[in-house]
Amino acid sequence: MAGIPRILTVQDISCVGQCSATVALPVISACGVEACIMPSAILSTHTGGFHGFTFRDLTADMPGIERHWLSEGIRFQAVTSGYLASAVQIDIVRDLMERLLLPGGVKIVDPAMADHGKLYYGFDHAFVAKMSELCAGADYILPNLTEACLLTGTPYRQELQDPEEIRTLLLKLAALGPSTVVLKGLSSGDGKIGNAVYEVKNDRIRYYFTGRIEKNSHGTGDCFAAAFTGALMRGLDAYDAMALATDFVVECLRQTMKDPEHWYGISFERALPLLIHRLSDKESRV
Ligand code: PXL
Repeated sequence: MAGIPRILTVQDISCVGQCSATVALPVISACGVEACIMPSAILSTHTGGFHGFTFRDLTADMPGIERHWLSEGIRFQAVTSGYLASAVQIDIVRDLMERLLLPGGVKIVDPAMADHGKLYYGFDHAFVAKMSELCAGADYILPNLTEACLLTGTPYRQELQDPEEIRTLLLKLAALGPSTVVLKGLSSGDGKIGNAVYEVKNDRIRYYFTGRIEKNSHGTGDCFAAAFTGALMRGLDAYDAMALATDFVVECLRQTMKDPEHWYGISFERALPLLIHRLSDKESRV
C-alpha cells in the first residue's frame, strides 16, 4: 500500500462553530489523508453571528512552529491556507509554503474572507489586496463568487451567472497567477447550483452543477476546501476533486437542514461516509 499523504492546513481554530480547523481535520482524515495544522488564531466561536467572541491572534507563534518542523525535517505534500487573522500572516504563509513543501508539493489557497457580497467581520480592502499576492503563487485557488469579485475588482451580483461573465471572471482570477482556479457558488440558468474549474495550461473551463439546496450555512467553504484537498491528495484530478467536494457539501447541507435550530454551522459529520466510500478505491498521490 502506498504511504498516506501528509498535508498542512493553516487556518484558525474556532472552538465552536463547525468551520475552519474543526472541519478541516475530520474531513481531510475521512479522505484518508493525514492532516496537520498550524493555527492562525484561536477564537471561542467564529465571527459570523455570535457576539462577544474571544480572539487570540497567533501570528507570533507561527515562525517558531515552522522552525521546529524544519529542524525535525517535517515536510508536506500540500499546504493549504484558509482563514488568516492578519495581512502579516499572508507573508508568513507565502514563505512557509516555499520551505515546508516537498518537491512537487501543492499550494492551495482558499481566500476565506467574504461571502454573500460582504467581507467577514474584521477584514478590509488592504487585506484583499494582500490576499491577491498569496493567490498569485498558488497552484489552486478556491474563491467563492464574492471573493472572486473582490480579488478582481468586479462588482458583485448574486445572480452573476452568464457564461461569458463567468469566463471573464475566471480569466481575471487566472491573471493573478495561480495555475488552476476553482470558482464556487455559481448558479445555472435552470435553477441549479455548482462550481467551475479553470485550468490555465489548457484554457479549459469545466462546470459541475447539482440540484439547488435552499440552505446557506457557515463553514460550507471550509468543508469544500477540505474535501477538495483530500480528494486531490488521493489522486483525483482538479475537476473530479471539485465534483466530489461539491457532492459532499450538498450532502452536508441536506444534513444541516434536518435540524432547523442548528443555525451556526454545517452538520458535516453525517456526510463523512460519502467521502470515505467515494475515495475508498483510490490510490494516494504520494
Ligand atoms: O468559515 C470561514 C471562517 C473561518 N474562521 C472564522 C470565521 C469564518 C467566517 O466568518 O469567522 C473565525
